[in-house]
Amino acid sequence: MALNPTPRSERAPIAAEAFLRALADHGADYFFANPGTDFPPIVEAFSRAKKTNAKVPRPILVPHENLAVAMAHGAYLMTGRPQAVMVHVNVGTANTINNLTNLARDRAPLILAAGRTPITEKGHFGSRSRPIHWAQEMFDQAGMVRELVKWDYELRVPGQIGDVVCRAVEVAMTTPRGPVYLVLPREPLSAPLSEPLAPVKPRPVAAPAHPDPRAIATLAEWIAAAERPLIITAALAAKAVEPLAHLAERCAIPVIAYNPRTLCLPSSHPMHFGFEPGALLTDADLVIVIEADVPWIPSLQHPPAGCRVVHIGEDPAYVRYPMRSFPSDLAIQASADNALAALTAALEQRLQMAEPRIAARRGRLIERMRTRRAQLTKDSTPGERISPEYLSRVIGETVGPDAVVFNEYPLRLDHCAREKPGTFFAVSPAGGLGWGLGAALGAKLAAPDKLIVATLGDGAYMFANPMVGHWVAGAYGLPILTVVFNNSRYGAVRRATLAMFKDGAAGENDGRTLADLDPAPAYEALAAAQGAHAVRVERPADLPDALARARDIVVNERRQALLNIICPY
Ligand SMILES: Cc1ncc(C[n+]2csc(CCOP(=O)(O)OP(=O)(O)O)c2C)c(N)n1
Repeated sequence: MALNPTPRSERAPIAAEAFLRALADHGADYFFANPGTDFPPIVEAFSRAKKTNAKVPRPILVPHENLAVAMAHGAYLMTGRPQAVMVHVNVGTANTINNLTNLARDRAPLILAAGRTPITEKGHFGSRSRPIHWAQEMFDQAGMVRELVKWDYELRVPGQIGDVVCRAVEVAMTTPRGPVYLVLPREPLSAPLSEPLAPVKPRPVAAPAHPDPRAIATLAEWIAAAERPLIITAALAAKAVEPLAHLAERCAIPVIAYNPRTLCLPSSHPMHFGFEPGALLTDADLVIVIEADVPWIPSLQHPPAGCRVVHIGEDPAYVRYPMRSFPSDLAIQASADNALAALTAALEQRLQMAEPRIAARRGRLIERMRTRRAQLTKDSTPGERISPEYLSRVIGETVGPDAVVFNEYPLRLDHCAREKPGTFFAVSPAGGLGWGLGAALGAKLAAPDKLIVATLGDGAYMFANPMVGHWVAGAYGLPILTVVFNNSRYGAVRRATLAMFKDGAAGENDGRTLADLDPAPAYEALAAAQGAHAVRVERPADLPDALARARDIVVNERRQALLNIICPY
């Protein structure tokens, strides 16, 4: 295929070897890949590394790029280290864009690399050798993803590859974190280097910002004076959970996790008031928004006039969102854990005067919590059919406190007890469907001893490219438990239609047009084809045993399992 292949005797290292080495030196454990004719230098580099025991990331073939990106996200969530994905030129890049959008909005650092059609038409090692090499060229391949990544670069000089990787990781890992994109043409990637391979020293990344002490003092004053403060949050790093729990408990401030993507507060915390702002918001005199891009829906509800609103986060203005107009009286740029620690310290001197007010508020909130818990118990009591509330409760009871749950929409967190930080993740605020299965698989790869559970709507499951997911699970020994909430419809689409046109023509068939997934496929047959323990469950009474058995098979037999739960909602 190529002109003048390099004779074996003249094997100087090639840039692709330095690329893999630099990724490994930066902590990329895995190299999730879906290859094409741009990959021969990469394949050669892995093959050489195998012979020489050189340090490289572990290559993982993922037969769809969107799933590969989700897997990298799952691995990052377990390790905190950036992961690498490489795909085939522009077409492979196109297939990453859905989950790349998710990662960008979830601030997940990813080194996304793609080949590029060979630059030269002839005359160089690696020059074009296939008809596709003309049609796959773009004027600006990186332009496809530029809005979603923090940085992009095309390798031109082979010897620069180590510095390029260093720069890519530095940008991706600097807060707010996010994906970067690297274009690797075949000629420089396959070019020999004049220097032997050497370790690449990662540049230290700046620690997340500490808050402005004056802003913290102001907020502490406002908290001490507030009658009905409220905290709304959506995505907290594990290390911010304890400081939030302490602050909420100490000052009797209710916390709402609105559209949460992580566990923000243990379910049993006395100030955990669930997942809908509701009356706590419309009644508040101080709202503290911590790492929440959309703390409430302004067209549906809002804080009362005169209520102070404070935004805390790494990027409290969400500068990459084209429009976002939540009221703000104070913005504090800092990581949540730094801000909460500073706030707790600043509050201690100011709370004395506020103690009677805090005690009275605590009393009211305890009462409110009693009512809330009684209602939750009632809502999750099994009826004739399996409800999402009951299913969520049984999942929580069955998987145990250390399981890590990846949820793509259907889980009712009000009913699924999660106590430990880092045991719950949900799809990015961008909501690109087809994330949960891959993220769970990537997490299992990175944390093989943890029970990893994917809770997916039937729509989300289909978006995930389930054939590919179950193949990856089998091929790489990644036994996860997948629970499909099968309501045979796009419930969210139907609800959106009815919310606008219940009394219109669309309401006449209950909003089912373009939302119905009937007849539902036998998802269990699909998973069984890849060796999974796979069962359909329809009766509420069968659910606890079916879930416990699937959990045991995943844990003890290390075999993937899928439950297709018929669950009308
Ligand atoms: C890639 C992508 N395409 C379309 C959508 C729009 N969308 C949002 S929710 C949804 C339906 C999800 O269905 P399912 O997973 O079964 O959950 P349910 O709504 O029934 O609870 C769709 C199609 C999306 N978010 N992402």
